[in-house]
Amino acid sequence: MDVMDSFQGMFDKGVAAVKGTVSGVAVEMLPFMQGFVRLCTDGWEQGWHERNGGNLTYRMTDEDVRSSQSFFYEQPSSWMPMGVQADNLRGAFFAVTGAGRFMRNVQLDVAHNVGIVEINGAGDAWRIVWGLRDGGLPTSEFPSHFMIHSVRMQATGGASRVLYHAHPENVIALTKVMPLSSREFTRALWKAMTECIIVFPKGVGVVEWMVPGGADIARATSELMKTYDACIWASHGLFASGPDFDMTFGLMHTIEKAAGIHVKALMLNGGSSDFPNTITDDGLRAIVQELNLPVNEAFLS
Ligand code: 2HA
Ligand code: ZN
Repeated sequence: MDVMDSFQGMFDKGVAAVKGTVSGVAVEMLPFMQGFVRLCTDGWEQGWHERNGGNLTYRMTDEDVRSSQSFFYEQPSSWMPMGVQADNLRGAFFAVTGAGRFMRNVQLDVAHNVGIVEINGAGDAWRIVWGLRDGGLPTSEFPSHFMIHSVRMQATGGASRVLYHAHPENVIALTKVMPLSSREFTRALWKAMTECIIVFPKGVGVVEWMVPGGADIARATSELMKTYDACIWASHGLFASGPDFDMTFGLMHTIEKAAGIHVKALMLNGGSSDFPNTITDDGLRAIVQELNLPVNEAFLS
């Protein structure tokens, strides 16, 4: 064996070793799953996820699928019909939290609490290809997530990937006392804190109380989310969408913080929303003009 042959042999062994390490990387270590898990932990720490409350889904990129598919089950689950259908999600892959699984536990055992599901070619059924170990199923709100992904994908030219549902207490409390109107809620939140109109210039939608988990609430929410990137569910919680985990968590966080400020201001003001000081509509318009925001004009007076 000459020197070049032995060098080639060492090189091949090196390549094999590197490949070995790469294929030894688990789904849990991939960047998209680390972002997913971090959001679950952050939401738990905010107090938005009592027991199994809330859920998260992420529409994977082709690169995410490529990097994780060597870990997919040789035998995926059977196809499960969803009762809803979307053409633009045929063949998509989603990372999803599990039905009945706790956000608090996601960081401790990702493969038990989170899964990857594949959508069939007709765009109306899923099957589990990774995770949700020990008989898990995708979140009970998967029909809503699925429909909202479809409309947000359309509304954002494919940029929207993350959908996050949580039970933040100030948002829920306000739905007890305020008119269940997208305009009323949006105006109260915009005026609670200066950044709000910058973070959600289209406003937030409000869905009246409905039975969770089904196709009806999925349709009502997805209809509103053609316009809004977040939607309040009366006496239940909040849905937020975004292009990545930071933007989506940030939207949830901003809306709940503004709701908390509005609650405190109402209490300090004896329950009246006629505050001595607040941001005027002219003030809101000035921000819109200064930053050239795509504002929902119908919500300004
Ligand atoms: O995942 O939050 O709306 C539990 C829920 C249902
Ligand atoms: Zn919920």
